[in-house]
Amino acid sequence: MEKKWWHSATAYQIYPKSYQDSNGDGIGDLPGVIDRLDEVKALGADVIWLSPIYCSPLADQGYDISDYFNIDPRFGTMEDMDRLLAAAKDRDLKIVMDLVVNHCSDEHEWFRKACEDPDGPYGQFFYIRDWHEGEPYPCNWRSYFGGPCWELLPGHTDKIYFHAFHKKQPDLNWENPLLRRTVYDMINWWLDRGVAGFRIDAIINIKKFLPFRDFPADRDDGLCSIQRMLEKAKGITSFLDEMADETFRPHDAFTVGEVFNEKDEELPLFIGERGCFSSMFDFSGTLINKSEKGWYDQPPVTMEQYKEAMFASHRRVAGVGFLSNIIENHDEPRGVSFFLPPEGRSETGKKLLGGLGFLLPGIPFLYQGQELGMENTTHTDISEIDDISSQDEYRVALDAGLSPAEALAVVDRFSRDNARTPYQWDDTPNTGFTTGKPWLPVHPNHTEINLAEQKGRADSLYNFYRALIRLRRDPEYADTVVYGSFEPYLEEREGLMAYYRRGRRTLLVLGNYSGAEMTVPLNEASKRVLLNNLERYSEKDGAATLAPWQFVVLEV
Ligand code: TEU
Ligand code: CA
Repeated sequence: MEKKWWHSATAYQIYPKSYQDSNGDGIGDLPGVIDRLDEVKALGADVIWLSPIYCSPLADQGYDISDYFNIDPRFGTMEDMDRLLAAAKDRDLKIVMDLVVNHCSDEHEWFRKACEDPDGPYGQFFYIRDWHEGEPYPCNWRSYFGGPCWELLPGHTDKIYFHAFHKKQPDLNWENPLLRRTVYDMINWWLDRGVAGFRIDAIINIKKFLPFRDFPADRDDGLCSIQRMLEKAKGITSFLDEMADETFRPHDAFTVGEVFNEKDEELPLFIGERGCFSSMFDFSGTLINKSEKGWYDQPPVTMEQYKEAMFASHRRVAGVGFLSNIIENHDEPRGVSFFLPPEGRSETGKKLLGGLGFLLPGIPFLYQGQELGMENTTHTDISEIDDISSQDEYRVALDAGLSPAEALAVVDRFSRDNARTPYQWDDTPNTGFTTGKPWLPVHPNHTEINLAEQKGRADSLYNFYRALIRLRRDPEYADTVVYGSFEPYLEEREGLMAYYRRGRRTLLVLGNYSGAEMTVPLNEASKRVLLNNLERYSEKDGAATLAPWQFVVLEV
């Protein structure tokens, strides 16, 4: 496979609304990001994925775009964006924007014009259908944020439009060549401005299974999961390939698809040598135990399941292409709260989880605060939660018979707001995030978990992540960490996740999450210990003894 600069990159996701506020309005912004660029650099990342900062009513926190060519005033101005691109360039950092083109906002000019004249050219930008009160909708698919995918077209009583997500996010009609051309021109406009590429939002949804039709209902609401249509929809890669040819390939842009439920045979089409993306996220960890009934039906995840999921996905893509590896993002609970059992949520356990994920083949994506071990937050009332997905899942849990307290506990475990609390810079009351009132309350544990404290402590989680990134960049080991083969070791051994990375050097990665001391036979004596989350490491007579939650990287 041809080598590309992004193969060896480490990416850092910034959720601008919660990263750094520069003007005291309680909302993070682009000048705030610029002020903190040196922090990203100090961590060692090379790529920043910026969650959306385009004009938006923020119904879904910017994933509902009303103008693709401007910056929302709450986040700054186009001058700020250009300053950010320049400041990043000065530091050898690349900026990757969020590309949200499955849908736009209902406040976008295209949608307004479609409402004014549904039979005109902008009507064709969306999925608009005739409908009369009392009739069934064209299909019974449930939108991701609850309720049917259909909504009355504003200003009309006999027309409806399709939305896979919130009703404020009307889906764009990719079957229309003019819409596609318009999207490609917008992408090129940004690439020409200096962005290095895109993380591509919800892209799997652009191909609809048409004509719209019902599938068997799977809940009492009479609706069915939209997954049913995704399983049936064929031919998405012809759209993606065209988009890549018209935009990404001529610019040699770095792209990461947010792809769910891909079919095995599609993998090479997505991320193979001639694939339409540079990479795609591996969601096999965050999807563990997901239930189609809703969050309330999802049992806690075990590390054993995490191991199985990681091994399966990396076997599946071996020789095909690069996955992008995450333990969390802005849509997920905090990785340390999700994957680690309560007794493993110490800094030692967090290092183990971080290290095991980081050294897998693929491109590591860290989410802001992951390097500090930021944790899920708690709420006393559903009204404290902003996230629309959590509001829906709360209702789903109540409908299933849970008490309000139980439903709130479910939301606490899975809410997307867990990842959206302000970045914990220091131990001051607003944790250095804002001088005003933060748009989401800061996590009370910021007095213990914060960057200022961890920067000053050599054995902190933050410094451990820095060491992981250093190893990935180290000329002696980079080739092995980036391009080396992946080979699970002692896979059946419960409580242990172990794998080899073999390239110019051979690394053995070991993590003991059994909760007890463990002896691990080795095929060969280690030459050196490259990383260790504890001070000691003992090896004798061809076996390593690992303390509870110990993580080591051995060169063998
Ligand atoms: O997410 C797409 C998606 O299908 C899910 O992650 C979904 O949002 C989640 O399961 C609901 O709990 C992307 C963005 O990452 C997300 O923030 C947006 O809300 C969504 O698209 C719509 O743009
Ligand atoms: Ca602000």
